[in-house]
Amino acid sequence: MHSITEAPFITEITRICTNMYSLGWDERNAGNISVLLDEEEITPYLDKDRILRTVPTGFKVPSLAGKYFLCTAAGKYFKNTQYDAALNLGIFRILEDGETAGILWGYSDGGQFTSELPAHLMSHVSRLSVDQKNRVILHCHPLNLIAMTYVHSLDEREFSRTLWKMETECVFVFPDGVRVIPWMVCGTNKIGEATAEKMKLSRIVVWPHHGIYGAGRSIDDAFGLVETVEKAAAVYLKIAHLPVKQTLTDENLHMLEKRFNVKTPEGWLEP
Ligand code: 2HA
Ligand code: ZN
Repeated sequence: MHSITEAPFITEITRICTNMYSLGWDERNAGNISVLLDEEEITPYLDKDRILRTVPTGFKVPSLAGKYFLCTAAGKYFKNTQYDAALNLGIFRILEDGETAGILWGYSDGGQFTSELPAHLMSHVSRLSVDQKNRVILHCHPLNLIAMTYVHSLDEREFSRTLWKMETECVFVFPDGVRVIPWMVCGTNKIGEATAEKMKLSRIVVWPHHGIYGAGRSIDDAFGLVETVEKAAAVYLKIAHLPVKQTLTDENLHMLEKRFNVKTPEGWLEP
């Protein structure tokens, strides 16, 4: 059996936690990441039948029974993951009942997965329903995006149109636009359900005055999405108070759609 700390998925999530902390997106215990793992990925490192303990998730997701997840721990700091992966991360399988996590590794102080597990697992179900290759759900608190939710309309069409016009590649990176839920108390099944509903339509969901959810086929994929949205939000905040002399037009965005063979939601590129 190889040491799990050498597993590529542990190295990768650890690096991204450090990176996201350095970007200022994950102060204190902010942020959480979950990665759907294949059984073949974990068996070189773990005995899949050796469940260390079980923890109720507090909600039922029958379609995820038998699936393995790598997930950041509740209350832990992203900046510390690099120093103690087994404390700050964990791996579990959703057991046959669809509502209990069988912990196989990590959460070494007796802790458990993120308090945002409902939003994560329900979002995995949503994304898998539209993309079988989706593996990652990632949440964080990017500065500019949060700031933007105070001064820009939260209408998701308007929010997406503004972001697309802040940098030429945006419409290619996230042609589905961003979806926005109303402000809600975090860590609840309710916000999980609202997020997951939006995840059927887009890989990015904005939580006003809180942060963002990104989904992807890999950690890089989900991270790159959030990175692009955050950059666009930063440009917006740099110019929002200035007289704009020119901008990307709807016609320009249509040209990009054609060039990159992507499709924005119907009617979102009309004035
Ligand atoms: O886990 O970011 O939304 C800390 C959070 C909660
Ligand atoms: Zn958060």
